[in-house]
Amino acid sequence: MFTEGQYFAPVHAEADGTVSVHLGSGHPGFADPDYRARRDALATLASTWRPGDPLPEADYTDAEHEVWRVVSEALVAKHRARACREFLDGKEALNLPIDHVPQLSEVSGWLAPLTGFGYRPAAGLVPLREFYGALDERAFWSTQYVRHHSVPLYTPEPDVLHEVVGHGNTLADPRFTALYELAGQASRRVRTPAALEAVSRVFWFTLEFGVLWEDRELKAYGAGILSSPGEIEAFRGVTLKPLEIAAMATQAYDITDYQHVLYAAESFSQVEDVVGGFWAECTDDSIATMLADAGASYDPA
Ligand code: TIH
Ligand code: FE2
Repeated sequence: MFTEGQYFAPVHAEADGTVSVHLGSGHPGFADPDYRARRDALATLASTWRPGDPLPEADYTDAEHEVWRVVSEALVAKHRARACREFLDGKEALNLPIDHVPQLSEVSGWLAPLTGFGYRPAAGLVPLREFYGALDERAFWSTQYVRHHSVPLYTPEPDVLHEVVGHGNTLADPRFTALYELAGQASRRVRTPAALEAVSRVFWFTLEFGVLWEDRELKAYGAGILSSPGEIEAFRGVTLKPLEIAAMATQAYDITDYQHVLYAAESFSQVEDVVGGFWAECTDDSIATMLADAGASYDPA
């Protein structure tokens, strides 16, 4: 397992306009100079983009296309067995390539007529306000790099497979995108860091790691489960709790490992009612009250 500091890669802009990505010693690409050069090049590419520009095209290598193919192929049968119906609807509509990494510009072009969503290129971790705020404009900040070839089944670091296979297939379905947009609206309505954190944690346990019951079978609808051929085999064995906003908003989680606690909805409609309803109406005050009632300390800083 990796600690967050070891794994998550901060980016630094150099004076000459290039961007370098810091990989810690626990990162699977740490001792791989080709991978490190690749990460720097893709971070630099993303950092040059400005709103209104065409999306930058990454010149993916055969090795990167191969990682995409290995993961995408592994997920075909796993999605059929473990993904919820709405995800499979989106997947059918989007019809992503299996054998090569598509460009963010292409995927955005395919999403446009389906839901109006499109991607923006991220050089590194995007601040919460920017990430969620963009959802309100039907824009999704996305990394472009591919996970290291030594960890195809699970990476704690979001990569283009996660953003496009995990999120993209959901961004192709209007029932999902209505939820993304509500999360975006909620993020713009709340002002305090504690309230934004609550909005974000609910997002984590739903659109990232949500599971739901469908015909008495537990299915995944969260993009983080659905982009990991490893975790998609493991989620049915974890501790399940009922879908409850205050519980999700105060639940701690480890971003570097499989999730040990998940919140199971009774149906996709329940996600729309409970989670969509929360994001549609939450305010700094309502969240402060909810956290106080839940016994969580509230720091309005
Ligand atoms: N663990 C996911 C995967 O292997 O595809 C990626 C991430 C999901 C959420 C955060 S990182
Ligand atoms: Fe994600």
